[in-house]
Amino acid sequence: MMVRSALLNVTMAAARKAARSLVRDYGELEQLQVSMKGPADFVSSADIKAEKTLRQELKKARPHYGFLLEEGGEIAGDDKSHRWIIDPIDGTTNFLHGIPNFCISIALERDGEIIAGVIYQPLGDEMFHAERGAGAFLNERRLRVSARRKLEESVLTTGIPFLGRPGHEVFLKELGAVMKTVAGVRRFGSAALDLAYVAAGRCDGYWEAGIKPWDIAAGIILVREAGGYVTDYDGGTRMMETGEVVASNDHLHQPMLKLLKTARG
Ligand code: LIP
Repeated sequence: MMVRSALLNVTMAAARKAARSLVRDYGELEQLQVSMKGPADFVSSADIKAEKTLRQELKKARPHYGFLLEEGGEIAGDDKSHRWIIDPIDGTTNFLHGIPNFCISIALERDGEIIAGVIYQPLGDEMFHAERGAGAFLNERRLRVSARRKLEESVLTTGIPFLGRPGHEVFLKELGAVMKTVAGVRRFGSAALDLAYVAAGRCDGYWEAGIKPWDIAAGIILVREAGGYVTDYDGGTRMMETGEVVASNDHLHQPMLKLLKTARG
């Protein structure tokens, strides 16, 4: 039986508690897909309900920490060093359409650095978790990023801009270059799970622009604790500010950065 820190235990417990209502709501969505009102309002209530549960549970455990919430915004705590960064449903569009690839993402930031992360995919009961210096895990199993050394043998995952999102032309340039170079491209619809899959070695790399801090905060520490690299498009560490992220292993990271930079021109 794996011994986990008290911090990870309370974070996982909060994720599991919020997931109970999410899974119930997801099940009801099947009926909503055909209702006149449509499921959009229903999903936003599911989002808000899950976020409320997470905030209540984490506040009980660490009363003075602050929050950065996808729905509730920035909430300062008395303890100015710590804040939770939370996406109650990452993969919202998947959830809305009954596509079974969504998760709860919770990160803890201390003085601007992510020190712990939990990504819970409730339908598959996959609890990805990591703490700084303690490794990355899927349930009880230790995670390592893939060992692939060549892009032509690699499967990469990404996010595709859509109606109302910027960056269509530049993404098409990136995709045009990547598809000629790799063994496959996937679009799963959840940045947090994309990063978790890189940490687990399921995908060899991930890139996306226009992403929010709560989409990637937990995935950043997962990939790094699994021996991988997460940077912004310039190879720096400003992902949370720029909304641009590249994640991979030590063999592929620089080739990915170079391929994408060249494609953008
Ligand atoms: C989603 C991200 C995904 C991105 C979507 C959306 P949400 O977050 O996880 O990678 O491509 O556009 O931003 O909105 O489901 O929390």
